[in-house]
Amino acid sequence: LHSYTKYNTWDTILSWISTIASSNPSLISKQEIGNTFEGRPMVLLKLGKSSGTTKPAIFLDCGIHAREWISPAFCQWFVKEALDTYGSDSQMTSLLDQMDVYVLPVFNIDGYEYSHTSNRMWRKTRSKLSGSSCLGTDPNRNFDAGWCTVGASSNPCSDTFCGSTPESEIEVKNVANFIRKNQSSIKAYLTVHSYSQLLLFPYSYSYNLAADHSELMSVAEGASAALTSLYGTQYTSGPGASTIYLAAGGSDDWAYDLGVKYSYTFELRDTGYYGFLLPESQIQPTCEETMLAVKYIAAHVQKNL
Ligand code: 0X9
Ligand code: ZN
Ligand code: ZN
Repeated sequence: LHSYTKYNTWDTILSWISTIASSNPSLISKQEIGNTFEGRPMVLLKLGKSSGTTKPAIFLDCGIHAREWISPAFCQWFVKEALDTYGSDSQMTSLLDQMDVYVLPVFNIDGYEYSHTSNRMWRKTRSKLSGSSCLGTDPNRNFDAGWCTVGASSNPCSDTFCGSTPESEIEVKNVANFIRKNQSSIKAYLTVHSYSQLLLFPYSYSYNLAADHSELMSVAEGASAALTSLYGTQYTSGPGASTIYLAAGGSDDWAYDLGVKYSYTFELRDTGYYGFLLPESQIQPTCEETMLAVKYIAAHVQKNL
């Protein structure tokens, strides 16, 4: 049974996707962008008032890393809030009137499922590589952005294995293909992880500052302040390399170098007390505060269309 305040399994999320997509056809639709390594459908939700023309869009994904369960919970929450507040909240109404928001509720579905059934601390995909008995690649080391140069491992048994080639993971290829295909309309790329309470932006594969560093930093600081305003949760903003660590092959750096200027990685609650095992009682407050940050970024993107 689906609940926004529980960590739902993939089967439950998949049926929720179908129910919610058919509930409000004028605001939400679903499409498959491919299958995972184990054959599960990667379903993408498109939120936005239908307009007949191609609207500028924001791409939001959750669950790149299997064990970061608060992340898919946030994507589900975002979809609920968007549908519930369209027509009453002026910002959400304006956002969905002007833009589309693509939401990928779970990126690494095979890993997410494995973290529910076999190993709660699983991080990677579940792909098999000939010549190794270890399974899985870190999807956030598998994008074609300084691939495997730093902060990633070429050992298939490592939790940060970069894969055999960039986009060797079918999940990464499916998402990258979708974003490339819709490159001209996608204005922002938001990806949700946990934990550490950070709002990161490029670069992580190098200490070089992004060309848009000042704007990315001021938007991150505004978004973090909006988040903090609800319950006082403290966030740190900055480029990945200097704020968390150097790590190449991430989706944020890849999207930015493709030309998606507003590219952000959220690291949600907490700072390590529960870590990945964040209690379900924190889903609602975490999602509510994160909504404020996402809406702050979206408002800035809209203002700069
Ligand atoms: O290491 C990661 O992939 C992210 N942290 S996590 O604890 N969720 O694994 C941070 C990603 C920051 N961005 C890049 N490294 N590109
Ligand atoms: Zn992560
Ligand atoms: Zn709410």
